[in-house]
Order: sequence, then structure tokens, then C-alpha cells
Amino acid sequence: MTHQTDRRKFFRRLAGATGTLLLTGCDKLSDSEWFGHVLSTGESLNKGAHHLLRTRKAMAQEFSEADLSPDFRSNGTSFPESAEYQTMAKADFKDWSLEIAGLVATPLKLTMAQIQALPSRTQITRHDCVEGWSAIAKWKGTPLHEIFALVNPLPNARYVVFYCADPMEDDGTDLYYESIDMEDAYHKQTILAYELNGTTLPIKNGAPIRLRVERQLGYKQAKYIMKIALVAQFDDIAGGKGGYWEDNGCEWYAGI
Ligand SMILES: Nc1nc2c(c(=O)[nH]1)N[C@H]1C(S)=C(S)[C@@H](COP(=O)(O)O)O[C@H]1N2
Ligand SMILES: [Mo]
Repeated sequence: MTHQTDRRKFFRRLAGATGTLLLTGCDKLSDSEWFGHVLSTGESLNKGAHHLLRTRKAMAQEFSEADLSPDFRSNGTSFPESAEYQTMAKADFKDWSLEIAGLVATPLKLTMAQIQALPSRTQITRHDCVEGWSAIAKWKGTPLHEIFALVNPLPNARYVVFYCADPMEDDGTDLYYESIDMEDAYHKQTILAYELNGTTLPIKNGAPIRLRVERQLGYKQAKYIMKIALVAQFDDIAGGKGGYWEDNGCEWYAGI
């Protein structure tokens, strides 16, 4: 059983036992001391809708090499259990390619070599997980807007959906997925990262490629991306809330 499935079953049992709504890291967040502490540092979570709207275009804080955390832990899935993923991992992801589909004029499949031939961006940022940990790391990857320049999004595209390799249920179903809007998608610091702290992205952190959308909380940072689709709405995808954790009670907009 995966850690994630374990955790969700625990929340479900708890919800059943107390007769309350499903509890997740997101629900715990609002009344924890940790949340209050982070808020009081003044550089992190948003303090209300007004502040949030004003800062949508702003850059996330970037740090220096001296600020790097000694380790960047793995959270959630650390090795997807699907046979396809494990076969790809064994071959060092040589057979992996990224499919970009949906509301685009030019659907494409890109190999890692093609992705790495595009202009890259390197950024040192802080990752904040709702479960109560943060870490500063250096990410290198391809800005999503570079990929959009190749696929030509159609005017009715409103969201970008990231389909991941890891099943969240023991029977292999319920793949992790996430979504962001076009504003975040075109943001300078939104990259598909293939390096962490100067080395190839490790499997535990989302190999071969993962999203960094730096003004959002940890669960938006989709790992193990297999496919990207541009869509007009996400109501008809999985639980309809725009992401795995969103379908389980977290907010879709996880701005920090
Ligand atoms: N595919 C996938 N992406 C994921 C997760 C996951 O379980 N599967 N966990 C999320 C959560 S809650 C966090 S905090 C970060 C953790 O990234 P890390 O494992 O590199 O620390 O990835 C996010 N993206
Ligand atoms: Mo997280």
C-alpha cells in the first residue's frame, strides 16, 4: 500500500468515525499554529483575496545557493507503482515522451532531448507543503511558455491539465493530476523541471519531469508528468475539481 493511499484511508476512517467532512492536510492547515506562524512571516501565504489579485503577476521570491536546504525530501508518491512507469524508469526514461494535446493548433510529442534543446530557466525557490514543511531548492527546466510557442494554444484554452504516472489507489486507478490557469501557465517561473540541485531530477522528486509553479503550494507541483492537455474546463475530468487533492478537499487556487 502506498503512503498516499494509507493517508487517505486514514482520513476517510477519521471522517467516518467523527461524522464530519473528509479531513486532509488542507483542512488541518487553517487552524494549525504552523499556519499562523507562516502568515506572520509576512512573505508567504496570501492574506486575502485583494492581496491575492494584486500579486498574480508578481514573481515568487528567489534565493541564493547559500540558502539551499541540505535535502529536498520526497512527499506523496516516491516511486509510481504502475508497470509502465517502472519499465520506463528501468530504461532511464529513454522511451518517455511528453504529449501536449487538447486545445492546441499543433499537438505534439516531445522527447527529453527536444525539451532540453529549448531555452531553460534555473531558479532557487521555496516549496511549501500544506502538511507543514518547506524547503529551498534549485530547479532547472523549460518554461511552459516555450512549449506553448510550439503547440499554439487555441483562444478557448483556459486551463492546463497535467496527467501524472502515479495511481493513488491500490488497484492502479485514480492517477494523480493537477491543473493551473493560463495566467500561471505563462508566468516566467512556471517551468517543467528536469534538474534538481544541479543533478537529473530524481525519481522520488518526479522524474523525468515535474511542474514548478512557484506561487502555489506543494500539491500543485505535479510530479511524473506524462501528458499535458489544454482545456476550456475541468468539470469532466476525474472528480471535477481540477486535481487529485482538490477532489479530496483542497482548494484549486493554492496561491502563496
Ligand atoms: N504525481 C504526483 N505529484 C505530486 C505529489 C504526488 O503524490 N504525486 N505530491 C504533491 C505534494 S503534496 C507535494 S508537497 C510535492 C512534493 O514534492 P517532492 O516529492 O519533490 O518533495 O509534490 C506534489 N506533487
Ligand atoms: Mo504537499
